[in-house]
Amino acid sequence: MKRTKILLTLLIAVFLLASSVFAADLVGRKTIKVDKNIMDWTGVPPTQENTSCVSNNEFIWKDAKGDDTGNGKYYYPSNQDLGKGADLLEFRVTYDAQNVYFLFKTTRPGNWWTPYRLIGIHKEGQPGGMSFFPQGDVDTIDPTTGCFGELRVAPELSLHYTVAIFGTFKGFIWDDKGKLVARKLGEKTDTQGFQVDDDNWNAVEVAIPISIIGNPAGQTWKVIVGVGQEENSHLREVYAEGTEWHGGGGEGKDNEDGVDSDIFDLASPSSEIQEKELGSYAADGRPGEIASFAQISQSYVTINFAK
Ligand SMILES: [Ca+2]
Ligand SMILES: [Ca+2]
Ligand SMILES: [Ca+2]
Ligand SMILES: [Ca+2]
Repeated sequence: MKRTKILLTLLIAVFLLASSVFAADLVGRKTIKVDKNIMDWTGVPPTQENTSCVSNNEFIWKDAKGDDTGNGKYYYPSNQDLGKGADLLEFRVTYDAQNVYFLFKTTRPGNWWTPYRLIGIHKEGQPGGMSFFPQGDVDTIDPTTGCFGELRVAPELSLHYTVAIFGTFKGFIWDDKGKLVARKLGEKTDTQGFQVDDDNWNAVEVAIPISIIGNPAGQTWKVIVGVGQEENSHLREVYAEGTEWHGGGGEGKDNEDGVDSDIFDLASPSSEIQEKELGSYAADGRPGEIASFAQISQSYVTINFAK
């Protein structure tokens, strides 16, 4: 009897292992045009919210609708320009010999510039990386030095690249030391080949040359995806009490630029985990105090690229 039980357990273990290998679908090559039209993303998203699949060589994360509440209590500013737009709906990834491509779908904002989409990339097996999203100096307003996401990551998710995409056509990329390595602001100083453009305000296509972000072929990337609102090319601060121009539901013990994360929504396996992680800041932390930031350990997606 005991032996049958052990054998059965073994069989189930083997079956689970085999099915998990099959489930680890590989993302193959596909070329996307960043052309204000997302019809070239032809993959079919999963039916269940907060799950992912691979379809037509696209990794597709489908996020829950209406979970754009940060720690569970965040709400939008009262001005209708900023009254919505930070609800992540889909995140897609593919690549070819030249670029890595991303697609973000969010709810349509009240004004074209509001969403700030933040991704942190951890490459499996690669040493180093940042333990928090590039932050810069809280006393300066230079957006090239950081996003002000006020988020740390677990050691196993150390960030080798951070990408911020905001408004309808802008973006920054920082490396594993927090140094800015690419920018797109619609200016002469734009980095060649880094493309960002929207389709109807609620979807944004991105192309990043592999000469900047590395060739993902054969690699596994763990990617943290967050969405908040934008202000001066940073994330817009969430207050304890919302105002016309700032969302509420965060902390504000001594002042309003505290350590509450300014992310409303994450690609997270459940809203419980998302709220727990976005609420894990030390409410009495000083502005910019990294040790007091919320920490992400479970809210990320895993992408396996084909060789
Ligand atoms: Ca396109
Ligand atoms: Ca969402
Ligand atoms: Ca904050
Ligand atoms: Ca979510």
